[in-house]
Amino acid sequence: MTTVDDASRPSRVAGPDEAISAEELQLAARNHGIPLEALRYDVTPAGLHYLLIHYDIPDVDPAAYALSVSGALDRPLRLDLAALRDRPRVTHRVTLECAGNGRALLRPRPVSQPWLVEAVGNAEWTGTPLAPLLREAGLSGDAVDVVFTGADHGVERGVEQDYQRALPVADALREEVLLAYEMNGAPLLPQHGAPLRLIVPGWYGMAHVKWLRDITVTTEPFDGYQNAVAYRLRRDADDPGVPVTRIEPRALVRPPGFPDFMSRTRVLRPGPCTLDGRAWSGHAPVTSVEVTTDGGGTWAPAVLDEPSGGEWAWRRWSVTWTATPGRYVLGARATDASGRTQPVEQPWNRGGFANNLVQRVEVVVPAQ
Ligand SMILES: Nc1nc2c(c(=O)[nH]1)N[C@H]1C(S)=C(S)[C@@H](COP(=O)(O)O)O[C@H]1N2
Ligand SMILES: [Mo]
Repeated sequence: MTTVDDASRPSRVAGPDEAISAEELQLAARNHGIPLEALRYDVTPAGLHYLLIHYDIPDVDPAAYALSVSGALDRPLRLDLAALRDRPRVTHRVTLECAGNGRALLRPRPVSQPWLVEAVGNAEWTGTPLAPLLREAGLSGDAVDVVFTGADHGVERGVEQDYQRALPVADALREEVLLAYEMNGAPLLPQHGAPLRLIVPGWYGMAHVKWLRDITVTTEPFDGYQNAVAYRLRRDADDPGVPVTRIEPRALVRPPGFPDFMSRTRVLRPGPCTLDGRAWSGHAPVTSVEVTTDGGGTWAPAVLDEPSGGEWAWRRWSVTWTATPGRYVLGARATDASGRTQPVEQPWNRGGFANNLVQRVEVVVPAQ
């Protein structure tokens, strides 16, 4: 186990035949994914939304809570929950995805939270927009970064820290960025950041700081651990890499039929059926989804439903298929308006981030 004095422990890539360890299992048991059948819901019920918590869920007393806003601005603020709730109120439906989604499918496997494809959810977040608050506080013209600090504390590769992430000031001022106090119309649950979290539509999960207690505007680039060390796309340990930011396009299949208990291979009766799922991208709206039943050999276009819930929410897609006896590997591929799509080769990087390789859903259609 990592200890505070074990300061040099690097992130690790598993050996060629190295199985998932008890440490990875321990993380996976704490940080659950969405059960893929829950792709049926437009809005993911709170308890079925994925979870990622680096340290412990902190004990924050909502009655004593106040958000501090300070740094490079004229009028530092302290806002309790009542003051935050008195401000303009907005709801956005937002697809949240962990940057590590797909990590455990990479070869070789970067050792960390071992997600397959299930680190995603699409919830309604209600709160107050951040930009007007920063402007009212007299944001300085030479502001560079806005640093968001959570109330949770831990140690990561030997570095003791509060969970902290910065956004460049231009990104923090985008009108869709929210200080959210409700999820799906109810106060935030402890595991999702109660009483207040940041929501940065379009960005991978690490930017959406939970248990938010402090906002500090800086005039120098922030070089904290989660920005400068952790969430970077690197080829190798010496590569400074580039920051992980927006969500790459992805489509997932809602698993058809019923599962085998151990393998979760799907069993589907022969005959006509509808295959469907969800597609999203944090760069630009999804413009098309294609579906394969032969593991990527051939592709057929899917029908995209009208967007439901605004530009930051996933979209349903569907296609009709006549299942005949045999074995199949289903998958779907999303393309967005920026031209980004899902690769056929794994996009490997040392941290195992942004792996949007097409999903493989094994299906058996038995003879009647
Ligand atoms: N304070 C704090 N915020 C955090 C985290 C954390 O560990 N601490 N995890 C981040 C990561 S990596 C992800 S993917 C999302 C997950 O949000 P959710 O658990 O509500 O789905 O929260 C982000 N915000
Ligand atoms: Mo994450």
